[in-house]
Amino acid sequence: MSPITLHANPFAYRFALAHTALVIIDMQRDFIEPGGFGETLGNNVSLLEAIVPACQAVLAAWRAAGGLVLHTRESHRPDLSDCPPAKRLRGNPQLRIGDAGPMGRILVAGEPGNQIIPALAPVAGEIVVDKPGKGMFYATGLHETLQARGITHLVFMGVTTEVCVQTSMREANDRGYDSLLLEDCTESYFPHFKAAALEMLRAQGAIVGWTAPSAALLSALADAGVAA
Ligand code: C5J
Repeated sequence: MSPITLHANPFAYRFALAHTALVIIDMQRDFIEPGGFGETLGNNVSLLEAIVPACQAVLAAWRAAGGLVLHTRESHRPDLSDCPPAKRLRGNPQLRIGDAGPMGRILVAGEPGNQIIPALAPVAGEIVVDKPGKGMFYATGLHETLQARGITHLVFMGVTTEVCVQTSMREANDRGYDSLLLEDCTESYFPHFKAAALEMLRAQGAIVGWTAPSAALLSALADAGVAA
């Protein structure tokens, strides 16, 4: 199949579907639903919930095209041996990582709040990575997994833009991947942080990567005849 090109910022993004993964960062109940980690830190989680329909549309098109899908969860072991005190001790002192929250222990693997929201739940054959850090490559072995599958390009969605999404894109950049972030499929609790992150990522000739509206990807997939 020939490469697919779409209108993106700061210039066109070109990828081969067979060598590209759709990456969905941390669309977990803990960040998006009331009562989770995000809200306990004092954030308005409804801002994040608003991107779910756009993410669903891209996920459906990507699945229809037969592309690889990768989901991440910010997640710690129940004994918190992978959560440095420096991380655990920051934030809201009333409710820290590992404490009992309304949806189970905050950011702990297996707890209800740690699951991906039902609207974007993984299906059989998709990769799910539990990551103890903000970046998806730290302590996950993910680079080796992607290399073994011949992945060179990553299309990102998810939350939050300036934390786990941006960190993962920067890690990806240093490992040689060409990354695209879908502008309306990512969000922050702080809209000005999202705007700044998008600008930083694509500055200086795509120093970290590209950004584009999801409509540009959807029409490129449709034009290529791989998704409706
Ligand atoms: C945060 C994330 N914001 N997934 N995690 O703590 O961005």
